[in-house]
Amino acid sequence: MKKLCNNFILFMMLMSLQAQTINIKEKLNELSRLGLQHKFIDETIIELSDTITGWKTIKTIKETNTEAICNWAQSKGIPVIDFDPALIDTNKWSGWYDYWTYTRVTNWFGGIPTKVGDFDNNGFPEVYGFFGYVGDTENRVYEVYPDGSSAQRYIFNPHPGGSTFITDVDSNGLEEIVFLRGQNSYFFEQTDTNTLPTNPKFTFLKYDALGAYLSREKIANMDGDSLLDFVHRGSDTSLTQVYNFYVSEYNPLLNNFEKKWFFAPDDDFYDGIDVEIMMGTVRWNTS
Ligand SMILES: [Ca+2]
Ligand SMILES: [Ca+2]
Ligand SMILES: [Ca+2]
Ligand SMILES: [Ca+2]
Repeated sequence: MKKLCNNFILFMMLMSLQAQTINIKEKLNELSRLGLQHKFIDETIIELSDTITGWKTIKTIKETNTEAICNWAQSKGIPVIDFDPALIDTNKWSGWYDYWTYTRVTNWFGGIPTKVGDFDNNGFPEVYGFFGYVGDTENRVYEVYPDGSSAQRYIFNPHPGGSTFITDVDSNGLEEIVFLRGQNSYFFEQTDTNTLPTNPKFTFLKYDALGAYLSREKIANMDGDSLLDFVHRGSDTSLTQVYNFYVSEYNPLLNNFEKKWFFAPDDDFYDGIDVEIMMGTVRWNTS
């Protein structure tokens, strides 16, 4: 009986090892699809690298056993709580996500999440933003699928920066993706309602002679007319020599925004503004 039991444990260990190997292989295939290269340094250590950005890291895939973790925790005075994952009530998170995954697209800066939209109406959302982190990077569009995989759909070149809005600024039924980079906001529009927004529509210069800083911005209808308004930080050194807080409005004749109103705060604000629009009034926090 004891031998049978030992054989059973050995069988379970082999099954577990096989499952782990398949899982690691799947993960490595997924990383390859995303453009990452890998190399086994030994059986349990993998080097991951990206030849485009020069990024490199070394990871271990060796699982630490429970006893070693408990001993380590005890030596540090960290309490160990034993729980059964199957007994955790996950109902409160139910419906939050249909699925989750990751893509190698970011906005670099905190507080301004990447924009996600299904511009081409094929049922799969695309993520818009920077790709890569080192040097003069690119903007890429990745589409995400329910099995967790993703595929590159487009590269914006030269890159127009972090994604800030999805809007239809001229109300023509074609949506635009808006990027923020340096002193400008870049607007790209769809060709039709089943295409990605790859056509440059216009570039809005928010700062003239002063360098840009990161700030949160808003596009909203502020005064109830049919023309969208843009609340942003900016400068116009023909008027003032400091950074101003602006409301600009879309002008169809210019096919661009036009600065309509500004406010010069008493103290200059370097890190930008955080804007909240409430019932047509603006509340902002400078930081
Ligand atoms: Ca899509
Ligand atoms: Ca439009
Ligand atoms: Ca107006
Ligand atoms: Ca307006």
